[in-house]
Amino acid sequence: MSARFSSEEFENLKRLLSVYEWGLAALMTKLNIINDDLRSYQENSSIDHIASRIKAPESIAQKLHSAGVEVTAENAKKHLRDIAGVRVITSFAKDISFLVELIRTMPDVNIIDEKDYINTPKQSGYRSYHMIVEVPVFFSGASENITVEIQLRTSAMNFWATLEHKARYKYREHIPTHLSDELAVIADKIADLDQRMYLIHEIINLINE
Ligand code: 0O2
Repeated sequence: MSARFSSEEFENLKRLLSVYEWGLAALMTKLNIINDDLRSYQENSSIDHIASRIKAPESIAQKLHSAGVEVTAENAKKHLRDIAGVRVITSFAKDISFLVELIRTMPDVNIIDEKDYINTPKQSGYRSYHMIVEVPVFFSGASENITVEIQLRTSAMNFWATLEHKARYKYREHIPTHLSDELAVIADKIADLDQRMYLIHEIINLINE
């Protein structure tokens, strides 16, 4: 089985990715409105920044191939839930639960799945809150639902995940034990740091009041 899209399937994928881009843009508008609104009345917004991406065709093909399914646009839509991805970066872990609640109540955003890797971190030390949501996309003469993976994490968790992801890529998923052990220790320290920074933030807020 090929690990690449045939030229015909690549054309189908291009069309599919346009639909994902439209759906992602609609979701980003909702999240940016929340961010702007929070900034207008919070001294320090719950959201530090928001980023989004559409998965590259090569990564989509690779993921389908690894899953043992044929590399077609139809299978991409059927088997992958992270073709469209959003990352919401906050200052503090407490902001994440607040934002998750807001996302749960968004109209036209259907929650498919949630994974709490903050209360239950992965063995690697990875911490983030994941939501898989479905958003409808209306375009000329048709409508389609697409899924988007929303990852919510603090700046410190993001710093760790970015470095660990780089290590995974560099070592082709087989990070040497001494490095993975060290990363796991640092992940715990980061969680502790996040909490201590939050306490200082709360004390400053109390003084301001
Ligand atoms: P990339 O290159 O970031 O896109 P699924 O991804 O849904 O097929 P699974 O295992 O259910 O499979 O998803 P999971 O565990 O919720 O992870 C999805 C994404 O979370 C990953 O996407 C990563 O972005 C991130 N992630 C999960 N675990 C780790 C980890 O240990 N370290 C880091 N740095 N990131 C992690 P991809 O497709 O694996 O990678």
